[in-house]
Amino acid sequence: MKATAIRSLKGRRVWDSRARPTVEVEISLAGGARGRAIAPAGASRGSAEAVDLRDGGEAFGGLDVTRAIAAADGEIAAALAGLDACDQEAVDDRLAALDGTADASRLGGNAMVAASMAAAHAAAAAKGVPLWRHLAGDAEPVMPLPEIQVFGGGAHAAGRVDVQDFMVIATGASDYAQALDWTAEIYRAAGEIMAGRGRLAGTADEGGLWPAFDSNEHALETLVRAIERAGLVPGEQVGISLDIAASEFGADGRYRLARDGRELDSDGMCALLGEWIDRFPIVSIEDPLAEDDMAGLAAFTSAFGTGIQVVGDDALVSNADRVRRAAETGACNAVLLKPNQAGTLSGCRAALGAARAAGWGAVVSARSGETEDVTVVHLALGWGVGQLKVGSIAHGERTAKWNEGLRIAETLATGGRLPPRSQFPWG
Ligand code: 2PG
Ligand code: MG
Repeated sequence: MKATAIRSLKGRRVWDSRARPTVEVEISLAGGARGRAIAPAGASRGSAEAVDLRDGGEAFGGLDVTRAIAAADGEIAAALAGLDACDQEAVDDRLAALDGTADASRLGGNAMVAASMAAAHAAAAAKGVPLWRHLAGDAEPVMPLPEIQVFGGGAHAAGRVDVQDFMVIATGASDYAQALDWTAEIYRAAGEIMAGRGRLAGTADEGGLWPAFDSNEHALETLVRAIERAGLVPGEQVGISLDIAASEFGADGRYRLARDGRELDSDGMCALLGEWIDRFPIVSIEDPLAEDDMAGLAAFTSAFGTGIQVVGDDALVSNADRVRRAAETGACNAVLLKPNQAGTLSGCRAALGAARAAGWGAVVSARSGETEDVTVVHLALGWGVGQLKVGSIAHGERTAKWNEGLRIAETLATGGRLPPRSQFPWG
């Protein structure tokens, strides 16, 4: 048996950052190398993404994963036994064929993605290289540009404001570490401003400050002030990035902004975002319109997509066919890549391939329910994606990933160098 052949696979029930059970898979290879990975979990989920297998019933609000663990220990372990962990596509094809559904609902996207990622980790361990190097081959990639949350909202903050992620991108940072330094200063300044107003009220799911704001615009104004208070120049050194996550409050062409007390149609929503783009130094907007509003996404991209990154998450769900169809209609100019939306690493990587073929950008992303697993950092670097989003710069499941990046940067031929500004729409 080849040293990189899968010898055994074991599922384990572990915990995520929202105190919910999730799936860890550990794989051992014939030569003794091991790899393990943990499935994350989303809260604002695209309706077409791979679904997690959950037990239902009383325990843990129905979110237990004992059935997914059983699938890992049983069918998945049997089906992957003997496969070469270095042949990721063969592993992932076997997983998809074994599941046999379009949405991974039989075995569970949680069991599948943990197995897929664990195989990659085991293969890298067998070669004695970090996962990013296993994925990059001979290429010399540069560190991804961080996209970091300062205020969390939407489904991650009980709908306290409508917009889900108020983030910053250190567009003028000279390297990865400086991008983190600047963001940490902005996060601290934002906390001071909130405390000064008596509005510091803890953090949301991804570590961003709790959004105790009177309106969505109030959050944007505060973010600009925080950038300035940190001694940085909004728009020049640091841009604002939003994940509107519009599918959470919009459907059938109607958008209900509860915090602002407004209901808008698709054109009205585009116009509102256009006003924000005029008033604030916004460089990137994710899911500006709902997943069922591809025409709106195309209209938005045509109006603003030249200077701004328009990222598709819920509508594209890390799916290559969806990226291709969206590119044909002119909807979005970048894709968000979440392995657990696709169910396997190969599925997610295919979405990246489709984005590249369309001349789009891409962002590797963690989920709102996370763990200490740092696979996404290695994917962003190893696939040469150029951007990484893992929530805020607080909470251990977030800092685990940013800190992994710091460690990796020390080992790169390119150090902490970031992609050239000209590669991005704001360049
Ligand atoms: C998103 C993610 C991460 P969730 O919408 O991009 O912020 O959230 O994991 O809840 O889908
Ligand atoms: Mg999103």
